[in-house]
Amino acid sequence: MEKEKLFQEIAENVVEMEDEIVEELCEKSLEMGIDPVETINGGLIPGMDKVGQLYEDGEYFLPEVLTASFALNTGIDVLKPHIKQEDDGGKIKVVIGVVEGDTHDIGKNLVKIMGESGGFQVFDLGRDVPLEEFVTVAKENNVDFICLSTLMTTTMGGMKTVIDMLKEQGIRDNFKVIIGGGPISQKFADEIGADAYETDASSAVRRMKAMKGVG
Ligand code: B12
Repeated sequence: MEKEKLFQEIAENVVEMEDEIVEELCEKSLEMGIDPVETINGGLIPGMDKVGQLYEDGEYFLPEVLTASFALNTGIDVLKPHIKQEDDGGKIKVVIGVVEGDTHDIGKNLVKIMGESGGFQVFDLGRDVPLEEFVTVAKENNVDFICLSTLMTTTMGGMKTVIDMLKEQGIRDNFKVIIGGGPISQKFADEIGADAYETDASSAVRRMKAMKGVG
């Protein structure tokens, strides 16, 4: 089977919520020697994008979205151990989480996976994270980056609150703040004074390395 055809089938089976088929197809991608990151970006994520469209069109409801995200995560579980592990992360330390009020964590988990495979030390706070926890954990571990994720417009403001907390404590310059997620834009990043915005997990990791002058 060709790579593009395989990616298309993976995407379709995420949409169809067929977790066992997604699992088999992801195993097949590994047998074919395809880079697992390519399979995530070319098959699994486009499948979830389509699910998002169907939800917006009123054809899918939350149970379908949830089951589809389970299928996507099944695929990630198969691929994750095979992602090439680099050790040139230059001991970059990051704290990452989804801001308070938001439980969407698929994208955040991808940034975490890509960061770890890039050799970073990642402190994952999970989802719906109380905002002060980002600051506390960043200080405790003297991290380089605070990575904030959100998929909802209603919780975007939490990102600004984290930056304001850093300013109030006089430690804004100790950390770089990098933000991402569906509703986030460069414009919003500029408005709240974040150091960087990226659209996807691979770019986020490249950007952090570039900002630290590594790799
Ligand atoms: C899957 C999904 C769910 C799943 C979440 C499962 C999970 N564990 O994450 C479930 C079914 C649970 C769910 C629930 C809800 N959802 Co929902 N959901 C989605 C959906 C369809 C896909 C999101 C997704 O995972 N995409 C795939 C991942 C890979 O993409 P991503 O997260 O954007 O991440 C990429 C980049 O953004 C970037 N990135 C992400 N984080 C970061 C961080 C940094 C630092 C950087 C640099 C980059 C980065 O890298 C990733 C890729 O490489 C979206 C629709 C959409 N179009 O996005 C709606 C969507 C986000 N949901 C929405 C809503 C409203 C809800 C609910 C409130 C619904 C309800 N009435 O209960 C609840 C949320 C409750 C809560 N308080 O959190 C709305 C938000 C609308 C808005 N304007 O705010 C959306 C946009 C759907 C819609 N059009 O209405 N949802």
